[in-house]
Amino acid sequence: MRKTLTTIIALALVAGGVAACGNSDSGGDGKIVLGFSQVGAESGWRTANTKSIQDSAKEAGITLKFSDAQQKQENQIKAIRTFIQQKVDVIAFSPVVESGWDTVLKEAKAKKIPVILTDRAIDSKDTSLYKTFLGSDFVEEGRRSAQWLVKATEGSTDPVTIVELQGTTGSAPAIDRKEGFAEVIKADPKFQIIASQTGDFTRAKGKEVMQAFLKAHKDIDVLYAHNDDMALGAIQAIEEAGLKPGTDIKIISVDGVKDAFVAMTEGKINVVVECNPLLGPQLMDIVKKVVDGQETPQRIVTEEGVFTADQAAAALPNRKY
Ligand code: GYE
Repeated sequence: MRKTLTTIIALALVAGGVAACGNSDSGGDGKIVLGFSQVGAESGWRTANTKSIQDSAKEAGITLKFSDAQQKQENQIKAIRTFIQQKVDVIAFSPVVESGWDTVLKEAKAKKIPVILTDRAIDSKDTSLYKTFLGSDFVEEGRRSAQWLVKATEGSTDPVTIVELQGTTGSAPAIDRKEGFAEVIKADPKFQIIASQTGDFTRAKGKEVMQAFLKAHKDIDVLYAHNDDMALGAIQAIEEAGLKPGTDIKIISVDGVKDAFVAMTEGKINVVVECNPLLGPQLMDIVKKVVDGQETPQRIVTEEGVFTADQAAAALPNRKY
């Protein structure tokens, strides 16, 4: 089973145990203090991710200082600086974009505060600026999205016109999901991406950009949305244009939030490539290990699946986010 690897890593981390924290003046009660800078509240995925982190910190007895950056890098940099001033034991963050982190991470390193990346990666060459990166393989999610399309159109040489709703510009999931998808479809010239724009991972933007796509192009066969919220927004635009989402325009989405499963049971989304937001328990295990001075792998990948519309009704009751 694909879950095995994650389970083994998780168990190995749990085995790490907890030690007294280095910067005990930050909490005052002997508990580990974790400063966490979240991207924002842009999507259902993010809401589930935030809840997972808050719940598992509580469960692990870790004091969480939580900061919401509202999708702005400058807010994340400010939050990280505040955490450094507060002398938290560990800083974790989900970087809104990939670049521009070296300066602030060097400041954390100078103060000997370990940093953990969760969910999204950074493009820094200096990997000593963070202990580990816990998150999904977004390139693979892009490949899986395209592999479904390759299969669904197998045996036909008809052109397939695709519009793409990209995630936040400069973010790891937008860059990687685009790359993985492009890598797979380039094998067959029948696949044509006729429009590609950011919808910033939100429903409102997804709807707005899809409206523009529909105005500019009469011949859209497929929508590839980098997340469910944009797909759900786009569905509204498609319906308002008098078309049937899932039928007139096939829809491929990423994440696997409950609302997307509901849309799949209604035939409005054709396939969802899973991206697991429930990173909290693994993150807390890593935090404990790092505080304990134990080694952590540089990269911890979460395990995920792919769900097609015909599997949605059976899977829906078991969805945890
Ligand atoms: O897919 C999207 C969210 O970074 C994996 O961010 C995350 C992405 C997720 O806004 O819904």
